[in-house]
Amino acid sequence: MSAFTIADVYALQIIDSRGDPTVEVVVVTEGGGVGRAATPAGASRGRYEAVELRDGGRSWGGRGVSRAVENVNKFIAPAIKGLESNMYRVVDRKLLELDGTPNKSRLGANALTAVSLANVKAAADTLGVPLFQFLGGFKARLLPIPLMNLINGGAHAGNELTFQEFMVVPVGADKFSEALRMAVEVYKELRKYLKEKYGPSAINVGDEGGYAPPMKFVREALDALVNSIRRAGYSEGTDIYLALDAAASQFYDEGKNVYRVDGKELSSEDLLEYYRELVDQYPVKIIEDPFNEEAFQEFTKLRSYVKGQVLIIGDDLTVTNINRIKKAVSTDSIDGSIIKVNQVGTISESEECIEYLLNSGKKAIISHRSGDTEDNVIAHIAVAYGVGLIKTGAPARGERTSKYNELLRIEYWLGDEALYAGKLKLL
Ligand code: 2PG
Ligand code: MG
Repeated sequence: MSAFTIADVYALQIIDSRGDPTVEVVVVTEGGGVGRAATPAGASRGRYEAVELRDGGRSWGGRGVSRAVENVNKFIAPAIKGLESNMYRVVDRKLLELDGTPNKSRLGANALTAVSLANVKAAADTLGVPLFQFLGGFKARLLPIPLMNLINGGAHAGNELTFQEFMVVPVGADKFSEALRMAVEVYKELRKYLKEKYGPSAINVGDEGGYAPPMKFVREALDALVNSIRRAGYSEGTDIYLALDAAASQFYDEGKNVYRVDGKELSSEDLLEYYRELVDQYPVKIIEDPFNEEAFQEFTKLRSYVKGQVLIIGDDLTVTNINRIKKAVSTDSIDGSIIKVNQVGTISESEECIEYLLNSGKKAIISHRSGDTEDNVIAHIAVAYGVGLIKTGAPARGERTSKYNELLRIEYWLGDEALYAGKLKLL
């Protein structure tokens, strides 16, 4: 037994930012370290994500997670008590063994995620260091460029915008805190612009805190961002880039093999052409999930079209699954992948994906979910692995600001040692 030995583990049901139940886990070590973590939830989930266990039935509209909570309390807790929390790969392997399925359908990826994250937090607390140092070592000091989602569409908003996320990417800053200020200034200008142009209801916000204006066309959203960047006194394409998460599986009609974009039906070829025009007209630096989650070939084609000028990123395509990421890399389909711990279930598996991507010269973007909690763990994960990129919504709604504020604390805490990925031209 050591100070790191897991002494206690328990789970309870809490709610996420959409009011849906989710799993929270607390891990306590013999040395008095405490880790608490909660699992987020997606609305535009990839088909190949690990399984999220929901109770079904009438209460909570079927969204309860009491089975996942019970799985932690009855099966997982007794099995991991006595293990060393700092040997987190061993703990995670035990979780995979207990579950025994390839997609975590027995115990639930929502149960596993909270346990795995609470465990590393407890280990860090036992050691008396912040989580980013426990996972990344004392060399970890790179603050990520935020991909800030200022306009919400798709499955995250009650409007007609086809694409899910319209983001600003403030690269032209010396520090993370300056980059955050720049993006917030654009967010404020955008609010004025939308109100003037679309009326007061246009400033209502969507699931990730970005505005959800009554727009019909993707170009309207891009024009709004470019205008707001200028009004805030910045230059688009140098100070601030744009990024898109098309989340194309959401507007793909599998039966007809067409994409419904801006009220029109487009073939894969048409959509490719559409992207080509968009990136010619706007300073778009990143496109996530431009085609549906099976379309490795179309991703590859788009990549060869844009020739590195735009980064093509997988999310529903790659689902933080090492096999799918390897396939996407070997078929030249991506420049990088989104990383969401709950798509796979454990921090060790996520770490394996991050390391593989970085070693292959690709990007790893650490991401929240559209249904999230005040848990700020992704801020630490982004700094720990030095990935230089994070996606965590608008500077609004507590579950989004909790991540930004933690990054501000980390930058403050690191002082002059902190580096900003934007300044290092990592994009
Ligand atoms: C995405 C995410 C987060 P969701 O598609 O990238 O922005 O959305 O959590 O709904 O899958
Ligand atoms: Mg996505």
